[in-house]
Amino acid sequence: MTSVNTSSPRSRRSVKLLGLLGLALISSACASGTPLDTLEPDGAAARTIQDLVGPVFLIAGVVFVLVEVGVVLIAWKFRARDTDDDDTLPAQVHGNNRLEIGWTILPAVILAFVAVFTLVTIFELEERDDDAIAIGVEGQQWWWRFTYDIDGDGETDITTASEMVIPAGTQVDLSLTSNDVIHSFWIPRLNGKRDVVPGRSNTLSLESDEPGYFFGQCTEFCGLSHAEMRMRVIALPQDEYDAWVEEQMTDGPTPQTAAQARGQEAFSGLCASCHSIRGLENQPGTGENPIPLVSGVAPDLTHFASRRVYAGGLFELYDGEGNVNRGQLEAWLRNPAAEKAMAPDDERGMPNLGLTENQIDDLVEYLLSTADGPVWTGPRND
Ligand code: HEC
Ligand SMILES: [Cu+2]
Repeated sequence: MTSVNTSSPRSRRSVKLLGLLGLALISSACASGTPLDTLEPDGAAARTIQDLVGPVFLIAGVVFVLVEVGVVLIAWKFRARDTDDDDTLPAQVHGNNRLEIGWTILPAVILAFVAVFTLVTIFELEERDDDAIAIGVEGQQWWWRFTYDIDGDGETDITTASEMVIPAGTQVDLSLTSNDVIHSFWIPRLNGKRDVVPGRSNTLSLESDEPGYFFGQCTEFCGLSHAEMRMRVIALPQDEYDAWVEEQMTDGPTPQTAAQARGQEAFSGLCASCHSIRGLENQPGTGENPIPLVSGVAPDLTHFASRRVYAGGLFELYDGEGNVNRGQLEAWLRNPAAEKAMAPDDERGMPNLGLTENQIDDLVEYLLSTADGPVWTGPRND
């Protein structure tokens, strides 16, 4: 038998490393104000989950401590004391029937107990309010599209990207699908995850107690830019939500300046084959997409400037004071693949269209005229 010499410099270093690793783990668990924290629910569904997680974690914790303490105590009590003699085996005993039956039945009882509450929670999460608002969610590489049928005639009235606007205190009923590969939709503070699968329609409900800005992230690896596929939920007071709906139902902008007019013309020729701006007559441009998109869709830009983020929530269109981050938007139009991990000409994401600086200036002027500013100007965390 070899004994571990804990005083050698090498093993002392590993002990220190292990200690540091443990410390890092523990301190990272203490972070506060984290936008993706599932343990700080802000809506009915998330709270229902939290009410299950708490007690189950407690039970698991008690079992963990009892088992670990038992293992350590027993190992200590029955350790080999006579270390000189390696050949003698300890007295061999057969198990203990009563104990063995006990520790088979007890876990089964605990699990059955937990299962009852888990099932109740699952059914509770499937409950839908009659006055819930329906919103369509489509995942694609690498951004989210949200569609609203406001008048209930089966046709989409509003289309947004990256930001889903909802009224606070009202349940929204999502029906989720994908246009390419499997993604997963997750707004941790409002509900659990739901996979988003091509050719299938899954459902999920969200409700936020208060107005607020909630972060989310695609949680199913979906290709190169998976980490840059984010989404936000903006919960507005009912009257602001109604105003938002009214604004979003209107057509895109009418150019007010010469630059905006040039931008609109460039848009019709170069961009309208992928992006739509409602009310804009698609003037004959190239006629076909320079690159036919795998997903078949690109973000609707009718009211692009009313969004705080774009390109899958990767970039902020406005800074904290409400000023436009113009340089970033220009960089995006100049060469999208340099800004977001995308393989050029991959039929996914936005292609590099080789725009001139003048075209970029005009297009930015036009895009910024699609709204007076962002919908949400309040704080972004709790
Ligand atoms: C081949 C199709 C295609 C063409 C043509 C195209 N785009 Fe895009 N565009 C996309 C896709 C796809 C995205 C989403 C990329 C992402 O988020 O990963 C996008 C994203 C954008 C965004 C961010 C929108 C948001 O809300 O996330 C803007 C702005 C934009 N494009 C402007 C333009 C302009 C201006 C043109 C014309 C000069 C143009 N695009 C041409 C496919 C296209
Ligand atoms: Cu994804």
